Amino acid sequence: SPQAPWWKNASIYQIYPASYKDSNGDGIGDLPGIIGKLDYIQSLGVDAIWLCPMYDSPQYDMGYDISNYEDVYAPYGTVADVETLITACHDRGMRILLDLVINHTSHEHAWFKQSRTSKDSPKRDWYIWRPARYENGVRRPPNNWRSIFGGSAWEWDEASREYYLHLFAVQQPDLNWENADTRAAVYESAMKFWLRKGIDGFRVDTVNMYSKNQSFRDAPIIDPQHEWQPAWSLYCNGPRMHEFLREMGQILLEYNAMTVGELPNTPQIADVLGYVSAKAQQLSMVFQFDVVDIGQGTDLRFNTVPRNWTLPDLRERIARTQQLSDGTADGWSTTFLENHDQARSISRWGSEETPESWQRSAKMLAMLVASLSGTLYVYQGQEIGMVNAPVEWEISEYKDLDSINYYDFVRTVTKSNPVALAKAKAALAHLARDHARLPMQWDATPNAGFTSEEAKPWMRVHDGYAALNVKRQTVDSNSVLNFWRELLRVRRENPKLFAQGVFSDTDPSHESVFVYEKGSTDAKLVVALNFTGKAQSVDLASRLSGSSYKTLVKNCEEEPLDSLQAYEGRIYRLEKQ
Ligand code: TEU
Ligand code: CA
Repeated sequence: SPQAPWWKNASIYQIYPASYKDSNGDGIGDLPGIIGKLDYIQSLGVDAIWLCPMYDSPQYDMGYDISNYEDVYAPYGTVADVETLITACHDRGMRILLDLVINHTSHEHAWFKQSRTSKDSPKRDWYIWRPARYENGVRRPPNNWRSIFGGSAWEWDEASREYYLHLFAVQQPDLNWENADTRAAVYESAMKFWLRKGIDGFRVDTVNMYSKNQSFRDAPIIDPQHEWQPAWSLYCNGPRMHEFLREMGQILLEYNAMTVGELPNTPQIADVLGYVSAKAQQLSMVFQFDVVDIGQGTDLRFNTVPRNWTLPDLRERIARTQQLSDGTADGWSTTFLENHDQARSISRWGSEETPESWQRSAKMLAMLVASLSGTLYVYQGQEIGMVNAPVEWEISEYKDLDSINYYDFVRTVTKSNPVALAKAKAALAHLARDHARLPMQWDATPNAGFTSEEAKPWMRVHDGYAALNVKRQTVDSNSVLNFWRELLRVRRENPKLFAQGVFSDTDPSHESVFVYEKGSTDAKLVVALNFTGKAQSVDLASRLSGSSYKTLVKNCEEEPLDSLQAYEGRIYRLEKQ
């Protein structure tokens, strides 16, 4: 049988270049900074890194708006720096993935600049242009689709007198994948240019949005209070999606590159399998959003309140997504709780109340995500238990256009109603993407060692860095950092149980303690996690009796089989009789 691919049992560390490590004191993280931290990254025990976009970009959306696929954003470094990084990873036996952002480009990409010159431009059809529709003589966008960052998904171009589609920001026009020349140019420029340099694969941004429903009809009205409607059903998982990915798959195969596709709005397992089944040969795995979407508004993402979730809801989402990688389906997926678009997991599902509850819950959540099946992704700072920005921070500290647009939207529609604005701020303090983008906390020196002491970091450093940083946790054998190292080692040593075990939730309706099993042919794991800040009684004795077992990982000293302390977690390994 062919050798199992390297990525199945792998742990992958995600790096956000702007916020990792600044090497030259301009307040912006950069490639030399990352290269200088590779020994640290290797010491975690990860197999690969995924680097968020480092391409040339005007940075309206932190590099997800690319103006040149074949160049690097100057403050991050040069193409030569990326080559150095690739070699340095490979020298350490690690692999490297780049971000592939090809649903849209920046409005400053040469293709779009040409496309917008006139209706007759040879590149006109590389983007999605449509005439206005007029209602009572008033110019209106072609349909009612809402942009993912708010407002209409269409922008009027006065010079060429048509609207272009942008599912994300105005500065991120969508490419027209219906055009074969466009696709060929994307493959050449965005993919092959970097594959030839020896990268090992891609994280594929918004992988299910390239094929839009070509009717461009109005989306059904699901949010009657607002003008523009969420239109997922008309631009996600469209009719030619699989055809496009099969085409792309040929190139990936040629370079033996793996892919992890970002797959929002796809709750049906059968639909997910269309992308990741071994038969389909399209993507190696995907990021499903079921778990991280918990507690978010259905109409407006931030239209929600903190702690708007229950444990039964969370475990149902986990059970649903675990099916993909636990051997019961012909497919593969991922396990993750954080990335650059998500608030910090401890602030969402754990506790920051006291140093003890913070540390305990950081380890408990680490046990959760690392014991699940699928390829494991760890986001920078997660390994030291970084948390959301303090709730007291002013709105002006938030830099993400998604947060800013949302707050401005609330301000406009409520005419600055103070109650509504306070609610919007609380929602952002809980869920904004900014929380993942605070500078990495390396040590207790001013600016947390992220940049030089005199510099002004592009985003404010968390006030708690003196207590919560890499240096301090390195020398503390009980730290979250050293716990992660141990956990990743145990996961690597037990691939059949951790990365590939068959998940079963034995008590799906339990509100406070999450106990589940991960099975294989000769052994199983019993994982017990207390999601509350109080001691809870459990019956572990009956689950462990009759087999020989040992504790693989735990976050408390004592191990009574009838109770768990606040945020306690344990992972047992049981041999089959
Ligand atoms: O995200 C796409 C996506 O669908 C969401 O995760 C989105 O960021 C979120 O719902 C917005 O509220 C990807 C990138 O991960 C993200 O950083 C980019 O902003 C986006 O694509 C556009 O390229
Ligand atoms: Ca820098």
